[in-house]
Amino acid sequence: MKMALRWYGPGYDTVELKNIKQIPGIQGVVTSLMGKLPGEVWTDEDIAGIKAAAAESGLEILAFESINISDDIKIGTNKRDEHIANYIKSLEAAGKAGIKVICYNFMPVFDWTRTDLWREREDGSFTLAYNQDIIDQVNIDDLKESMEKMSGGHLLPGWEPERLERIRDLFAAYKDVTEEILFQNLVYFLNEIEAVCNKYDIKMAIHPDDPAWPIFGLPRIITNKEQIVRLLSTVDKPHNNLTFCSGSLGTNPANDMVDIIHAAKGRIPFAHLRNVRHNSATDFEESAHLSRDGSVDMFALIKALHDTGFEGIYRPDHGRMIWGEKALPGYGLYDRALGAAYMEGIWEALEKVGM
Ligand code: DNO
Repeated sequence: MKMALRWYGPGYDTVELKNIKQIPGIQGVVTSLMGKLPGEVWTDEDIAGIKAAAAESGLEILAFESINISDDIKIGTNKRDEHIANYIKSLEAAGKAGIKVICYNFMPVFDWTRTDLWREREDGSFTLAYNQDIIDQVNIDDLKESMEKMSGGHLLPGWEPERLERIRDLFAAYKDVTEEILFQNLVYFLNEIEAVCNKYDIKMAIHPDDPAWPIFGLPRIITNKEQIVRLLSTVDKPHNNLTFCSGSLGTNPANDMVDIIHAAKGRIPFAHLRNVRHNSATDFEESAHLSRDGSVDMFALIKALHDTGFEGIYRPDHGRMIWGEKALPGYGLYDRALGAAYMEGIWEALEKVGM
């Protein structure tokens, strides 16, 4: 098992690699080329550049998170095959550079969604939160303005502003895309990239939808055990895997995440671990990693990973803003470092007690 932290790359992240390196147990970073639009090719030079930037601080890139999938691929437009051909070139470049785990998601239009990026908690820390009632009031026609207002003018890291600009067209393009069509388009994509993944032993690791239910009337297909098992068994190949994310699957209290880890045994090369506190049926916030601060039993999840022989990369995922830190929402240094130490502590105890 290798502990990693997400790093957004030069010019995007406020957290310095030299500080990441000082977190006990950190063995590398997961990163992305933030300047690339989904559908564009990642070249050998691009990847060499970001690898060199990490290497300067003595850190290895353990995975790419994410090489994003274009909406054309998700919708299945006439540009899909061109974008898949580009994706294959990016995978070729990643494979040649020795990067073998690729995280991606298949959420239409949006990546992870929150309604509040700076909710103050009782202890004075700030965290990311989601309230369904707010989402339900958003008018799609002025989504960009609503989103900006909700998040105090900040867009979530990882969201591409270009998408928000053409939001109406995108919603129109998804009009006839049902869950089943989206699923079949995902299967098509996975089959098309199989050869290049096999060539380099690349593990594609789909990230669950966050929150784990459809929003804005758009379909979402990786939200629970049944859907995950269906995907893993439909494309039952070594390149088709899951990024287990407790923060995403944990948004729905009905998800039994220990059971999901067991159901996906051997197919989890990457895990995102963080805790969520459910305040009501329609509201949750991201708590500290500690089990007793949230609604998720983090020990049970790490034990399930341990029990199933997890050997992948794991990261503490989001953290709160503590000690006055200002950083990309969810991606400060301090609370993620506390999360990393907590996870390492649990893992060490599991190893030593032999549970
Ligand atoms: C949130 C992240 C996601 C994740 C993508 C994967 O912090 O876990 O943005 O990177 O969904 O494509």
